[in-house]
Amino acid sequence: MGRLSNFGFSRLLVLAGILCLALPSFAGSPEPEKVVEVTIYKMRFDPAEITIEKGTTVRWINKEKRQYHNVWFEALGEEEPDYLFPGDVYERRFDEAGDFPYRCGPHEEMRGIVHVRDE
Ligand SMILES: [Cu+2]
Repeated sequence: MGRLSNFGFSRLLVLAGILCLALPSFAGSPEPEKVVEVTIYKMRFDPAEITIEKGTTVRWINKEKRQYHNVWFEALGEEEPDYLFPGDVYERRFDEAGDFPYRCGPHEEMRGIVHVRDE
């Protein structure tokens, strides 16, 4: 009898341990941040066209060896942002639905678009 309940207790401990590991990921922020990556490489945004849900953050990463670029939402009437040098990252969170075309300032032919869905 004693042995059996000991076994039950240790199983309980293991379960509690698992819960302790798992809980913080639920209890932390109310919603885990969704991040989508776009690579900048060989003079292209890749993928150039993405569709995301509202509230998602897009992270552009310049993976070129030497070339700088930027991510410019010119159509929104914004000023051209700073250059992204190799290894640099630009993040932007999209909280409204719509289509958001962008381009690279120094290279007008480099273009991309972010489609933001309502949910
Ligand atoms: Cu560029």
